[in-house]
Amino acid sequence: MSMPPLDLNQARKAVDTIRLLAADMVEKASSGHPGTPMEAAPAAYLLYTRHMRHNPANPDWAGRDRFILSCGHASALLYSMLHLTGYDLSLEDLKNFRQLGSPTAGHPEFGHAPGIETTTGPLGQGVSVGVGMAMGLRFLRKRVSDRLFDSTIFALCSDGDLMEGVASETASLAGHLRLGNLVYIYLDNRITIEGDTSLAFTEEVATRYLSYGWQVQHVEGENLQDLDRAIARARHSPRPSLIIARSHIGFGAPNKQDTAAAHGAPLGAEELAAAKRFFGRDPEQSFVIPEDVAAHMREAVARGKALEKEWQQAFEAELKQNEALKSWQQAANGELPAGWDDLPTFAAGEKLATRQASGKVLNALAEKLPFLLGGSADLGPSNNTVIKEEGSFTACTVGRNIHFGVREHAMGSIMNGLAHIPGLIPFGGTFLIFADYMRPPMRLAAMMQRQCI
Ligand SMILES: Cc1ncc(C[n+]2csc(CCOP(=O)(O)OP(=O)(O)O)c2C)c(N)n1
Repeated sequence: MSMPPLDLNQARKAVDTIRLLAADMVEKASSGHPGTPMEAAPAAYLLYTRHMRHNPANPDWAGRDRFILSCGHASALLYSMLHLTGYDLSLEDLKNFRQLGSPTAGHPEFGHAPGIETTTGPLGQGVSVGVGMAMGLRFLRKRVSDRLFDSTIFALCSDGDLMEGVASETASLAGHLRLGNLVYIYLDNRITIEGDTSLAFTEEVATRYLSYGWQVQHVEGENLQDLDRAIARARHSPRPSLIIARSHIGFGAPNKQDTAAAHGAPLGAEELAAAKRFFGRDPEQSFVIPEDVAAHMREAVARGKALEKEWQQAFEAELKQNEALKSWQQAANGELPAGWDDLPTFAAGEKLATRQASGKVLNALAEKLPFLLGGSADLGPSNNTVIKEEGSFTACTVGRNIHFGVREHAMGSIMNGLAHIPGLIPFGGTFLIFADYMRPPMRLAAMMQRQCI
């Protein structure tokens, strides 16, 4: 995709509109998180208008890039972006932020509004689910079509995301597998709910991610040009990328910027008015979208339509000669091949450990279902989760046996990510007692009705 040069005046005006729209939503709801959307608007703007391949008219297009708001509490940002770029989310929906029955829930809920790729809110989950999506797309790219599944997974994440253990588990595996289709922007604002991150988080995040095998870049979060270039560079990295954006929670709110007070409560009428003045806007008006900003942001609609059309043409052309693509299409439509349920049977009273029976069934299923993939948290031989006639999923190969390492929590989140990729059916096994370590993603899988075994 060729990109026009960044028009800084146009970009600034759009970014400030996004910030104030989100702050207005929180103010009207009398609850929510204004500071992080105000801070993250530059990154979201660049992703949605310049870097991401997406089609607002068809949020489920299989060839799209994915955007995950891992710090789900910043949901007002996501809803503002979806509205402005032409997804089916109205200004009225934004005004009903956090109201019962509204698609604009306090935290993004998968299936409640178009363009929400996964449910986030429990910190650490979004960035971890993204690793599963990246693995799933790598699998489809190598096994089905290099051209059709070369999507990138983008995420915005916060200090809390990177403090959570599951994020470390999955980042370690992502680096090991060299998942170059991951681009994460870390909002390094050094503020959490209790105050400064120096209270509990003083490690060198950059060094940690470098040691995992990630590409790491540093930028100033308000420097649109640098951020734009960093994203472009990250997209082309053969390794997963972390862009550390030194940014400022509540940017533009004169008394609350860079303080925990901007995190989880409305700015308050006076402070919000002062922020509007800071951005040269009328403090008396709310939910203002200047016409030129609206038109500029809506260009995403025509662009998305053209991108999907091009992809669809490539898809149709390939379908004629690519058997794997035909069977993926069937799987993505939720159809199972004939005879898939010709499974081993076990007589009542037969002496057989349940894990042995499970292994036999799994292998019988794997013969019929080419998009069934998974593994165990280092207990494959004990849990009988190994698909016998298959290789391993490694940095260089895409066998269907995934080695999660001794990382149960990561396994659960990665399975959710795999299950978000059309056609794939992920499985994971461990002993019941260790499954306690993966309860949060199991709960999320149930809430999102994802097909995980
Ligand atoms: C697993 C989990 N634990 C606790 C919370 C509650 N919580 C919401 S935001 C937050 C931390 C806020 O700090 P940060 O992640 O840096 O976000 P920012 O203040 O920059 O928006 C916490 C503890 C949560 N959402 N998820």
